Amino acid sequence: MTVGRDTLIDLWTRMVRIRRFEDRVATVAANNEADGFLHTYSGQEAVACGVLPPLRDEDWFTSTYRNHGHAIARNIPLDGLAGEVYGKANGVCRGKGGSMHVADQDYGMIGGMGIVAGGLPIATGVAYGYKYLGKDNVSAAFFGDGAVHQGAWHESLDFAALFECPVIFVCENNLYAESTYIEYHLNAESISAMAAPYGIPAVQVDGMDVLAVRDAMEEAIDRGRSGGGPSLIEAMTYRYGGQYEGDNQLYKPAKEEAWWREQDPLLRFRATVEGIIDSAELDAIDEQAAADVAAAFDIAIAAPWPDVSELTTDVYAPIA
Ligand SMILES: Cc1ncc(C[n+]2csc(CCOP(=O)(O)OP(=O)(O)O)c2C)c(N)n1
Ligand SMILES: [Mg+2]
Repeated sequence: MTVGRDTLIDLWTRMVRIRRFEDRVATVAANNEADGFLHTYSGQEAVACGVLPPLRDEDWFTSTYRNHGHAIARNIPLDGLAGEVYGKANGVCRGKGGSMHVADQDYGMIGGMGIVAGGLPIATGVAYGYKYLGKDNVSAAFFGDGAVHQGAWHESLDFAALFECPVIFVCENNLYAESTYIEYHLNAESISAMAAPYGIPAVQVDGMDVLAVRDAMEEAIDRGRSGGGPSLIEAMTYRYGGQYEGDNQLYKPAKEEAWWREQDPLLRFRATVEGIIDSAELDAIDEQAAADVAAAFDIAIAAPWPDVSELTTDVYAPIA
């Protein structure tokens, strides 16, 4: 294995922090504790944790409304994220983003997007900027399988390829766009195949295997930094929750769900590191993650609501 023990521990830590955070979000939703829709990331942890750690802190990325996992994989503090789930003043956007629009420029996360495919043009523009300024940074854009039907998706790939922008398009193909199964919404043989007409190198990877995602990401990063332009990664994954918390998920066949539960990225990781990391050590990290999540939610619950005087703060750019 080319990845060292410390990196493996780090990847596990990020993945279990996501899972435990989303376990708690599911409870928050079930108890109707927060306003608005909550979209959990459980099942997709290996994608965020394969994609984000190999980036540099200064490499910016865009996200979707299913963005808690991306924020946690980027080490955005859990209390600030929990605050955003409730819309509290301690949130990373001071409560104005909400669960769907988590953004923290200090962490290079330039936003979760409620608009499907909304992040691709932005990440492409960022990459164009890096190239224009002669920087060797890369940007990344997460999107779901449902995003490929948006014009903005095609415009972004076309522009990025034409101008050789160092952007990495990361598809989290979880087989569903809301309740619509991929075979009902996609005619192409795969999403990675859709990059070919634009001349963009693309791979389809096992999105339940964090190391497979990481390998694909490292290759894409090398391409972007060395002037090779954009790349696309299609990570095959599955969301264990609904489109949103409270979705009854009647559209998911039980057998399909059971198969993907066997591919749980946490279980797959445990199998991969067997003999390298003791399972008691992994359990202890998981328990610590649950404790950290509980403490973060305590902080968020105790935090005040944003003051009305802040209504327009950080909403409009100041005019110089
Ligand atoms: C432009 C736009 N059209 C429609 C919607 C409504 N909508 C919200 S989520 C969703 C499905 C997206 O599925 P996918 O991209 O696969 O992401 P996933 O939820 O599976 O992560 C749709 C159509 C939207 N948010 N934005
Ligand atoms: Mg989807």
